[in-house]
Amino acid sequence: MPDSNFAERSEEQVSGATVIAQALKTQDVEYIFGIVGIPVTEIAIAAQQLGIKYIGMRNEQAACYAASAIGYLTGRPLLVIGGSPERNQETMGAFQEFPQVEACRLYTKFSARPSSIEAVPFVIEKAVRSSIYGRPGACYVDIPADFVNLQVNVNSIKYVERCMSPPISMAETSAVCTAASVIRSAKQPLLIIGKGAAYAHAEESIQKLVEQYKLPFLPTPMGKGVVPDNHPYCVGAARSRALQFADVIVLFGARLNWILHFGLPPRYQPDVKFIQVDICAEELGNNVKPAVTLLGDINAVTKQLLEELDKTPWQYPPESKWWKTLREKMKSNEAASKELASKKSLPMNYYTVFYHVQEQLPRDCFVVSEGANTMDIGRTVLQNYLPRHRLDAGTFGTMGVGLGFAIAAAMVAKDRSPGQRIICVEGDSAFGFSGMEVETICRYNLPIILLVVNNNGIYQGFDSDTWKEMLKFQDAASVVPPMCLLPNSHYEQVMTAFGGKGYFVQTPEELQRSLRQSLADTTKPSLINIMIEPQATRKTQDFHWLTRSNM
Ligand SMILES: Cc1ncc(C[n+]2csc(CCOP(=O)(O)OP(=O)(O)O)c2C)c(N)n1
Ligand SMILES: [Mg+2]
Repeated sequence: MPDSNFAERSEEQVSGATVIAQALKTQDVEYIFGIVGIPVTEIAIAAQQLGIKYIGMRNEQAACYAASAIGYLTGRPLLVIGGSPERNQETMGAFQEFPQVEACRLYTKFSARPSSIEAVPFVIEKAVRSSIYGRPGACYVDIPADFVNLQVNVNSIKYVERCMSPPISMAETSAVCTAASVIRSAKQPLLIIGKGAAYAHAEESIQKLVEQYKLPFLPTPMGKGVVPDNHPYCVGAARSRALQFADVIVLFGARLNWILHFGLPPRYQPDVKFIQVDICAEELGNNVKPAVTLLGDINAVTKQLLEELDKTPWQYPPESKWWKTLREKMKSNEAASKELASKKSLPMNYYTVFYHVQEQLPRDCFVVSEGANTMDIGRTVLQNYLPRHRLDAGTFGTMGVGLGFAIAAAMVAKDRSPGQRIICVEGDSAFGFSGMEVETICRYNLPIILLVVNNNGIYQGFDSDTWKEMLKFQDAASVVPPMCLLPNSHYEQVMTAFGGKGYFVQTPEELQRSLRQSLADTTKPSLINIMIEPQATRKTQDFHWLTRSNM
């Protein structure tokens, strides 16, 4: 019957999975990280068919960490897509039934279940837009199982155009004038460059501000590299001193949370004037009353500030007492770190390890890091020269993020600047959280070099003799201190198990050699397991610094 054939052809059907994938593609989603299972497998396959890259991970947590790093690196969203039971089984105790939309609402900017397959493109566009407008954050879209295998008429689906990039907002002119005059009147100024500045791509304007007016600056952990760490105006090595005695502090996308000691004494002067530059209105005035608030896109607002300051010739005097104090403190702190780094005793300490790593670190590499001492000390020694090239456990101090972050950075590097390497510096405990992602790294053959800084524990551990002695007395669960991990674990074998290169190193020479080989070998990922003194710690601090990540 020719007529009915014709009718079939004109009513082209498309699967629900393809509709979902096409809606994502239309919103410029480039990468999906996940683990498949019923009912989401088909979505991943459909996405690949449309040219979206799908990276199968070993744990959903790590997949989310990877996707969040993609959001940070590319400015496009972190969207979580979850499968849920078929709608006609809802409330009946269906397989894995759980109030997912409600559960996610507390932790996302937008959480919804589309009411029909036709509504999917609208909900996905809204989720993407909510995710990247204002302060960025995660969004959740719930997909009932029965959507995936539906067959619908192609003509019944209307895709929503790619949402526009976030609009650029600028600060009030009068506030910009006030800010400029507060900066000019500062006796001991300090700029703090936060993750928000990196996300806003404000590197050029902020570097101009630093250089034109000769202002000292301090990066927050993920603000590192917006202006290079080796810039002569970087006072990272005199962090505590700079915070404690500054009289005017300009915050560029940096929150006054625990990382910045809430902006309160004794870490700051009680009358310090804060100028807050932030994209998020709700952030302004947290913990202290700022002198000036500049609400808007950090890059745009910095340009406004530059324009205002440019009106009258001015620069902060390079011969000021403030610069002298900061330079002296930097010198003595750098000398103390150098001394620790040059210690020849074995096992090595953290400083020796990072000193040797820094020597070989490619200028354009990504540095990913997590751990307690490993991350805190590594951050002070390992330099970043480019913006958005450091990813670490940051504000939350969540252990387990490192491998996901490294995988995301590797995907971006492979696609946008081939040849770039990812150096992922992990504490031995931190490594354990997502350690099986080494298989993922090997499966996709990603340009990652993992360094496991191994002290046999969380913050500190025991050497193998102490370990053996200890176990003579009672069973392990009764005597082993909660911070201890098995001594001398061969984490490098996790890498060799999947075909990558593994190194077990105990001396500076072995470390240098294995790192050189890993950097030279562009065909395979590597893991260097670096044994250090189990009781090694940080050098003495004037104040308890970022060691909150110890919690
Ligand atoms: C998800 C999560 N669980 C637990 C912690 C508590 N914690 C903080 S640091 C850390 C590990 C530190 O040990 P390691 O990674 O070996 O670094 P080290 O200090 O020994 O160099 C842990 C478990 C955390 N921050 N996040
Ligand atoms: Mg450790």
